[in-house]
Amino acid sequence: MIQASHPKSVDITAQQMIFKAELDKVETVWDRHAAMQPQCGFGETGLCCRVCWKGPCRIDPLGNGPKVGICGATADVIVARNLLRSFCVGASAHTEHARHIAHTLYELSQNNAPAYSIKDEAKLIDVAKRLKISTEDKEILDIAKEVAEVSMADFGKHHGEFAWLNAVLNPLRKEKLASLGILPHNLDSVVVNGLSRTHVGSESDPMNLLLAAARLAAADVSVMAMGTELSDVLFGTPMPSLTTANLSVLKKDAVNIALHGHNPLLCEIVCDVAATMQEEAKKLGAKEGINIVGVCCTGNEMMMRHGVPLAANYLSQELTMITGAVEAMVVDTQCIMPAVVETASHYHTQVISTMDDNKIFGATHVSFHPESAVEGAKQIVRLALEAYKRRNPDKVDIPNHVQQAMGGFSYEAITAVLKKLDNENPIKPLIDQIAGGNIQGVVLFGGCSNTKVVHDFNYVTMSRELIKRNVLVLATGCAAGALAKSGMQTSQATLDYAGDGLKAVLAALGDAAGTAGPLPPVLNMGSCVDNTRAVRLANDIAMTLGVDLDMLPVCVSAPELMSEKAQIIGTWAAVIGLPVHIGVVPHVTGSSLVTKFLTQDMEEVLGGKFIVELDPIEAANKLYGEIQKRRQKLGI
Ligand code: CUV
Repeated sequence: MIQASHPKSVDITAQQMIFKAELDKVETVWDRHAAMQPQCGFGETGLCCRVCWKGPCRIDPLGNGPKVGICGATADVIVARNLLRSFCVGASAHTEHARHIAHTLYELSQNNAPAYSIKDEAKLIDVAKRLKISTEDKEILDIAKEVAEVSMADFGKHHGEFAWLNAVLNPLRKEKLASLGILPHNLDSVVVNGLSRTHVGSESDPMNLLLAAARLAAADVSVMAMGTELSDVLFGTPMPSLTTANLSVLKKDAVNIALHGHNPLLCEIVCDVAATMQEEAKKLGAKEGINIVGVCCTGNEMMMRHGVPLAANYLSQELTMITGAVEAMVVDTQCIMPAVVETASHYHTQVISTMDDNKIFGATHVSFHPESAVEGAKQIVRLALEAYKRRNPDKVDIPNHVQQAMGGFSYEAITAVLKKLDNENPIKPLIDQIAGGNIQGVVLFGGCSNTKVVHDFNYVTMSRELIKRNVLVLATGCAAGALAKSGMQTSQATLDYAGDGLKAVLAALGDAAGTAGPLPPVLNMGSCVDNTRAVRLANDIAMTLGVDLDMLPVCVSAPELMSEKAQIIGTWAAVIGLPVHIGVVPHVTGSSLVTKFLTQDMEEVLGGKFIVELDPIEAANKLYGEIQKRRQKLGI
């Protein structure tokens, strides 16, 4: 196994701030990880059941302890039930995200959300067509209303078409899922159904619980597509742009506002409002005005659409404040460590929560609503300006390793470049390069960062290893953040790391796109919600070839995942037919049935499966092997 250069992170700006945290005597996520060792073996294997208050029960996987819970639930049942529960939470998080966006689109169509507008009318019309809504002779706001209504109806639909499922699954995959009886009919009740099956004394057939998980995953991919596509309508479809990434993006002479979380509804407006308040910051002595930076998937959203610099992904969120230069950490929802409040207390940073159903204990709460978004954003920026007055210059130390990164590779951006090569059939040049072998295959990196893995290490190591072998890499979420911070989203990375075939393709695409050099070998597709951008591209390739996704030399890797959202994203990727690598041992090993289903049997029924491999080089080898198997099946 190859070793990382640092025990905690390979992001050099993070390394510096981990060191400063020690000097400042501020605890970080790595300290808490160390204090937690050894972690509970029952939890790690999925064998702890807390479903009812007769428990907790735990199964002894090795010794002579109990083999069933007090109710008689076996290891297989407990593990499958725990897994399904986690997936329900992950799907719920995506559902609430998409619901929020759809609802705002609706309010906008009713003139109730004055801060928002339709930023991409062409996308709205494209979405409407894919949802089978006629657009002829209709006003744009009427189309928006119908799109929002059809979307919102998907949440609770009990009969009729599941519109977003139809928009994201190709017909062959839909048929396959229908034949297995796992085609979901809506979003909300699939989650409720999943949860109800895990109640004490309910389902005790582990296989049927796993099928419920697969059905839930198919619903999840649909709701994620809704979230992304409606965000594009409201905020614009991303197009390539250059920006910078890592902690060096913070500025000594600016009021720094870090926007963290997931929901673009908030960050878009804060960006707009901050732009109008630059002078106020300068009056306070901040020569460079207000500097907005992103953290986690909010960061990805802003980087994709506006080229806003990305400061950190999940594990380095606390480190933004260790610089001593963050005035406000503004959060919405998901992946916000409760610890940010404690970190902030060592500096002058104001942590501001914004969602009434996502309050952060110890933070200042500014209730953010679409109807009054501008006022809310102004209040937030004012709190940051106030905090600037309290900044202690002696505590400020900002790393200075500015790293360029190119983001903005939406489905539309990629197809626009391909259209320059073949206007009639843009997907053909891509297929030709795959068939000819200049592109051996595609790996989509997604998922989080996790203290069980050296921060960003697996992403950097695996992507370099794959690119060298002419595999095109796509990235979302904290994977995209890691690969931005490490310089893998630059033309230089193509020159430095890509194999000859891939290098030639990226050079031709760079020419077509009009970029200064070749396109980067890692195309940043956005936040973790945006994974369906890649599905759309894969479906285009598959449909052109007349095959399903289980035939394509396309894999997914989440080598540092942790969240329940990432768990279900990995699962839907396998359910739609793709091999999915994970670099962290999932909490299922207490059940041989569940483990075998996820890593083997699933492939026979669905074409996709999980590959668990902790060594990044070995993982890259295995994914390359999967790509080669699939190339052979296709006869290329
Ligand atoms: Ni939604 S889910 S840690 S921020 S990717 Fe990052 Fe991405 Fe995982 Fe969270």
